[in-house]
Amino acid sequence: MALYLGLDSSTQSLSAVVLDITGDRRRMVHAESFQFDAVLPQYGTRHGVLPSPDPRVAQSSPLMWAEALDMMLARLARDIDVRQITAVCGSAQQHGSVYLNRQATEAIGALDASRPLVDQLHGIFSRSESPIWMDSSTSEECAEIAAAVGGDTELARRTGSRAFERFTGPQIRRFFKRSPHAYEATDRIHLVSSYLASLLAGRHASIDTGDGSGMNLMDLAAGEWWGEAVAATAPALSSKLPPVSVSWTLVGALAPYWQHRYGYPPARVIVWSGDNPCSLIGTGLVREGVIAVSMGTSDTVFGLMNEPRVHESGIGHVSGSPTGAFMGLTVFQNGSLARERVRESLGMSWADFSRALHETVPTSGGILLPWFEPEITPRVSAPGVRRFFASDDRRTTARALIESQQMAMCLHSSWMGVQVHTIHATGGASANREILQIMADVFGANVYQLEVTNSAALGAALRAAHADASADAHPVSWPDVVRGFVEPVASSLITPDAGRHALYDKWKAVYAACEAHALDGGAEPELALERFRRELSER
Ligand code: ADP
Ligand code: XUL
Repeated sequence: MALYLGLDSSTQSLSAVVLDITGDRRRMVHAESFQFDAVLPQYGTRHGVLPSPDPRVAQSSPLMWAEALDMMLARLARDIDVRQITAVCGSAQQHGSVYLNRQATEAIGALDASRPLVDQLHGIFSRSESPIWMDSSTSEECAEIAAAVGGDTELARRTGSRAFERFTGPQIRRFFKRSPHAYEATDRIHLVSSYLASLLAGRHASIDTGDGSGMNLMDLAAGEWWGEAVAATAPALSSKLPPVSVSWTLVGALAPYWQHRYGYPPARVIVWSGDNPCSLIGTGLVREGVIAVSMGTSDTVFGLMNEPRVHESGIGHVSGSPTGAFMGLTVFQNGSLARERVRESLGMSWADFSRALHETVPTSGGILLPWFEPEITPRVSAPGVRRFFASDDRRTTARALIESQQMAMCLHSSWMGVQVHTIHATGGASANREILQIMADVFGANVYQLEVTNSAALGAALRAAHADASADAHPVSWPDVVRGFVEPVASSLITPDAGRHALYDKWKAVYAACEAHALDGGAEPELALERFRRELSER
């Protein structure tokens, strides 16, 4: 029997998926997940993030991620026959960085199986907290890096993205500027993905081209560090970065710690990647055409691209895909957390929230810009919720939120140039069919639910199987790798309503006017509303 383990260290939780791929047998044999806040309350995170007086700062604890990894591998050893695990791969929240000192290499290479992992890691960090993707404190560093390499358009052309606050390069630069001594004491800078892979293998892992594209440091086409961006970010950085490698690289074998403490075999450890590249595989998007909308902590819209079509406006990101091709990605920070804030403010359960969506009619709630936190798309650094054209019926607030989020996703992902006819919906909120109906109506596309809600962990497990076969010189094609695990549930199909789609097509102009007005004081959105009403009455 060949078992493949996929892990996903997301913002709020750690998940595991175990696949049995033996001959013709292809089945998921185990899945489990736990929330950091609930099982590791001693770290004091809320939704996986450490409290901060500055709303732009978002950090988490690399020790907490390690302790969670240890807990998960202990649980798996209790629940399944881990001796059958052939290869392990992982996914992690993107952009977050981990700063290790000169003791780290030795410490992670000599982990003692008689002591808990976390007790052996206290002394290995040159910075105890890790900045994560929700951090938006580096606008100044973004401008400096972009200026040094010839501007944002050039940075996007070479790395796939203009400078973004949460990207690792600007974060590293801020650390270097604010804590030069701690920066100097840093021997290695890992991403969350490569840090966790290093703990599994007991040696430094490389960064794959998928997660490496989220740093503003990698030459996208070449799949290696771009010297100019590295030099523009911080001194001596090239000696602190792990190498970049293709996504099917073997890091090594599971370290003796895991073998002796929990009974794991020396299974192959595959280079980890970011959660979005892993989700691309876990949602079955191994060909260009279909897109996925993932509604987890953040909302993301992504799809495979055969060519790296970087948009000059720099609105989205192009990164490496685990298949060796490329992927387009647009990220909205105010996803599930905004939905939860609105739901809580209405005093509703998810069932009530869904009923409110069902019982209200399109456009009746006006527009709600849910910028509870700084927003990535469109760029909003000073958060603030904005409501336009609200009605007296409180239930329409739920509708205004969901419609506005879907219109933002539709408008701001059109740069990918993909004619969207089918959407694979994933992430926690994809369980909600009322939300998916609005998605179908806004995009004018068929929407399918996937059986697995954790597509990132599934994608990681599938990547483990792919890399294992490649290492044995029996490469398997990507459609064959994902076969049987990623097909959408046929009975879940939600089709767009033609009338509502036509309505939303016009309503999108009202949304866009509200957004422009909120962002830079563009024309009063009332004019757009009047035009919308006039067009409706002329129909
Ligand atoms: P992540 O992987 O980013 O931690 P998940 O993909 O697990 O997040 O999604 C978790 C989110 O799913 C929760 O924060 C919650 O808001 C949302 N969620 C769960 N059930 C529903 C539902 N029925 N309707 C809408 N959202 C839901
Ligand atoms: C991607 C991004 C988020 C995180 C969330 O650019 O910032 O989707 O990866 O885990």
